[in-house]
Amino acid sequence: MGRRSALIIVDVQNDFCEGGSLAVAGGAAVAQAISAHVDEHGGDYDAVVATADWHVDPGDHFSTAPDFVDTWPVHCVAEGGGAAFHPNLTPALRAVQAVFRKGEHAAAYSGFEGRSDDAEQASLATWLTDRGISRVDVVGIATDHCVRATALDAQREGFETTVLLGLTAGVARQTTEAALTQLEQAGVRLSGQPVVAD
Ligand code: VGL
Ligand code: ZN
Repeated sequence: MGRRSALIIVDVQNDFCEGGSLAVAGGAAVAQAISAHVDEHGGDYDAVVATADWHVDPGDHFSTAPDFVDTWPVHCVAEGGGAAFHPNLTPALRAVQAVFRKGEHAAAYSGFEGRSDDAEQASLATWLTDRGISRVDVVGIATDHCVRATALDAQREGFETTVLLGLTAGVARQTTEAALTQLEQAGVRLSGQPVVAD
């Protein structure tokens, strides 16, 4: 099957965009840019998937005194409006073949910890491998957390992994820079320029 590829859209949900409970600056613009990317390049991918942070009772992932590194305000509560995909992502969702939800009962930053919303309930690694995918582009929110963890897992699972930085938004400059260094050291390709809050 050659070098089949997939686009992984990470956590482009209302709570991670402006007006959400854990708003990342640039989130709504990233949602729109991802829809434009899918419109222009969606046909280049053999699959397009999305991940979603989906919390029921994630323990100390939620805090009333969050440090915004390991603990966070309440966000992406399962079935709630904050967990819904941002409206700017709606055009791209037409191309999305499966959604991988994660984090029901504990923090789960990587989409590879999720399960598909279809009958298979497959892990992301299995779902991609079953379709002969060997290359992935990773985009979404947040560069320094769930994009980072998803891209590191993708590379670790053997996928040739690229993060399209212009289609990501980060929580903070310092953690985003650290994430980019860590990604490069892991062999993940970085393409474009990051959008960072501060
Ligand atoms: C995320 C913080 C908490 C993310 C998820 O999607 O990057 N960040 N939960
Ligand atoms: Zn979360």
